[in-house]
Amino acid sequence: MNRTVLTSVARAMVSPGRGLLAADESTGTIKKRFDQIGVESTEENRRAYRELLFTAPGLAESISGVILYDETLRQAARSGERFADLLSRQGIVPGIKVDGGTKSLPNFPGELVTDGLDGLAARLAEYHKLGAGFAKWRAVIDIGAGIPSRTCIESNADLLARYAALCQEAAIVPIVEPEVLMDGGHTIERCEEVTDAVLAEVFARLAAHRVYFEGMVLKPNMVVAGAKCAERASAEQVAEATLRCLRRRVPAAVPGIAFLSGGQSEAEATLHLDLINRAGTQPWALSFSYGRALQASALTAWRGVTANVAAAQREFAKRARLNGLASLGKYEPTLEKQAA
Ligand code: 5MM
Repeated sequence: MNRTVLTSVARAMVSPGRGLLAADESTGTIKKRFDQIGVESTEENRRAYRELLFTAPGLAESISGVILYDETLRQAARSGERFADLLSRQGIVPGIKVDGGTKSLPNFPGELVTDGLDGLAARLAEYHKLGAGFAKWRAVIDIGAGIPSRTCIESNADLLARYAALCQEAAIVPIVEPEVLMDGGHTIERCEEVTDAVLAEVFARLAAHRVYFEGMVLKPNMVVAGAKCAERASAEQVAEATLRCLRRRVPAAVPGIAFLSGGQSEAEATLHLDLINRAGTQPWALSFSYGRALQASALTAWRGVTANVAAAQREFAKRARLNGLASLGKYEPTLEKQAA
């Protein structure tokens, strides 16, 4: 394991004022996104959309790394330059989603476990050659009546740890993403309880598998009330509960925490990140690794029309810039009104 490389890539991924773009939508997920804007999900449309994102002017000021899907890592810009090279040239680390998606956990109705360890070592070696500096594996934990079970939490945590150990052996920084879903009617207190239990188990398994904490990045959910919960939590409560959870469970050796947005609106995800960063100095950098909350406005502005590319890039660059400010605790909601 090359600890020097792992440490330096992990630190670059959470360098001050920057964060990650999650552009690793699998074929099924990108189709859903394209369906919403009436664009057919062909390989060329997916390539063109990713080129729009990766060539947005000024991107490197607020984006430190991009999570790619297998297909995208093998694609190139119209100029012929491979996306991985195009990103690296801008000082942006290319990364790769390596999990194989979720499957039902047998004997535990309604619960999921993430697939993808089979052949992972060989895939990581290839991804490294293709230019990936980091990888991502997402575990999904749902909250509902009687769930999550201990078995679900333990199985997913162990898989995350085994994935992380394999990544580090391949000189690839693992993003460890245990996502507690915000679907459902649970309260913020219940989300905190579950997130706490999940993070405790994840870090216990990471330690048991001797994962090098300095060479990883955690990608957790924020602690929020379920989308269908009538009792809404304030942004301040979200920031407080999220930090309380992280401070109890995440070792100080981890260089950075890059949140997922999980279905929050763009402005909500930015505001929450900002308040989290205004709460004072923490042992780790607190940044973003958003998918939907970085791309929603850009997708709507684009709609698959070439003439809209520049406007979509402006929307995307604005969102990235506001999140970059939020990662420093310097965002103001009034900035939302400024033109893209
Ligand atoms: C961009 O979406 C990622 C891939 O999702 P699928 O495997 O379902 O296609 C996803 O893992 C993403 O990285 C995280 O969920 C964060 O994205 P959000 O939209 O929650 O910020």
